[in-house]
Amino acid sequence: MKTALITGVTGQDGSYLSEFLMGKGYDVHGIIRRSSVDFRERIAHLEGKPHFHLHYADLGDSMSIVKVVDKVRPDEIYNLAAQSHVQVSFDSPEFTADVDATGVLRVLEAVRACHLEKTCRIYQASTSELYGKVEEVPQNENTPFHPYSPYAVAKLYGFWIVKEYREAYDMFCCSGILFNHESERRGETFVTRKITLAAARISQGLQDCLYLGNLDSLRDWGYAKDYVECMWLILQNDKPEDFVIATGVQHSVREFTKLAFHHAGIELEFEGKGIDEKGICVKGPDGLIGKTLVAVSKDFYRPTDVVNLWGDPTKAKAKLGWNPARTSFEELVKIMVDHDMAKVASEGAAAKVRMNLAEYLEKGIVK
Ligand code: NAP
Ligand code: G4F
Repeated sequence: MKTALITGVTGQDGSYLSEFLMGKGYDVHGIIRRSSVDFRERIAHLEGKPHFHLHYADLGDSMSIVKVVDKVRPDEIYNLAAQSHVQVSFDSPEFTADVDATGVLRVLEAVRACHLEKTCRIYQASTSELYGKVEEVPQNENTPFHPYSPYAVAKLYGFWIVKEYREAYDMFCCSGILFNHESERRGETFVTRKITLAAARISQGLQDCLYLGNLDSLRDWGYAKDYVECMWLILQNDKPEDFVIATGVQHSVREFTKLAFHHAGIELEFEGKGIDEKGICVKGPDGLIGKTLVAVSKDFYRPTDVVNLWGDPTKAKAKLGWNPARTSFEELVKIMVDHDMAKVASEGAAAKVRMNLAEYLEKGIVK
């Protein structure tokens, strides 16, 4: 039986990857941070299962990582832990650098300190944010990087240190350059989940209006459940290589919004430009017709924004046999809205409290 160690196991990808690897017969070990609340929503259904184990460690604390790596002695490490929110990286650039840049180095050094560099394969969660202020479209493994946020700059260090250890120490370590991937487990302050939750709340009378930032921003959105398979495939390859993982299809934040509201039973028409743009209800429940349900707020603009991400997954298709078209954009939006319609219906008024908190967090009002 193979043993895998996952950092970031409580996150969106960590939870799906745990399920995927357990389905493949792996013994799965996850790293969790000490926190004042002991509720881990995304992995609650896995806790207590015979091949799922949790260990306390923190990517900011080298010794804690060395101890876990030495105890578990994994065949594969998936380094998914990160401060993963781009906007937050402008507010907490030093913390982001410590976890997303130096944290990667700590994982690599832990493997060397435990003398596992010849047996343990390492996957690094890299990102399309490295292309940042894009220099070509679509982006592939040869496209120049131009990071455009503190998050992306930190992740660029992670990418290069993985490459360096591969060449300097002949380690099997690789980066998956993953484009945005979403799901019903996505954090509530990322734009897709913010939209699907708002569409559900507005249609159920629990929210008046959704405030967003740049509606023109373009993303290549895939389904997280499909993407975790690629992380595993990258480590099963004959040689260590980096791969772009994307759908090859691009949509704007505005398109995502229109489709999400459509699935919630509301048709929107957008009018105006920039900060004055509004999404108005033209069809839907009686009380909503003619109302502005989506508006733009400067609070959600970024000092520098990445606006044109579009991935080319040709290499992953050819070398890993990965099918990027498993879940379409339309299906993804529907999965998320259906989930959030049911969630909001069951949470009722509590959903409104969560909405306010998520909005305050994103605006930086609650630190
Ligand atoms: P996520 O839901 O935000 O999960 C992040 C995970 O990292 C959580 O488990 C979090 O633990 C953990 N973490 C944060 N700081 C830590 C620290 N100091 N020590 C240990 N653990 C720490 O992110 P995701 O969407 O699953 O993404 C997974 C990885 O892929 C991240 O590295 C992200 O940057 C990268 N990525 C994501 C996407 C995407 O579209 N989702 C695309 C490209 C790359 P807590 O639960 O304790 O906070
Ligand atoms: O959903 P987002 O916050 O995701 P972003 O910045 O693309 O980052 C995510 O994907 C990266 C892969 O490319 C990962 F590396 C990273 O960890 C994370 O998972 O924002 C998407 C776009 C941005 O252009 C943003 O400016 O949506 C725009 N946007 C417009 N209004 C908004 C909002 N983003 C957020 N979060 N909230 C808004 O109200």
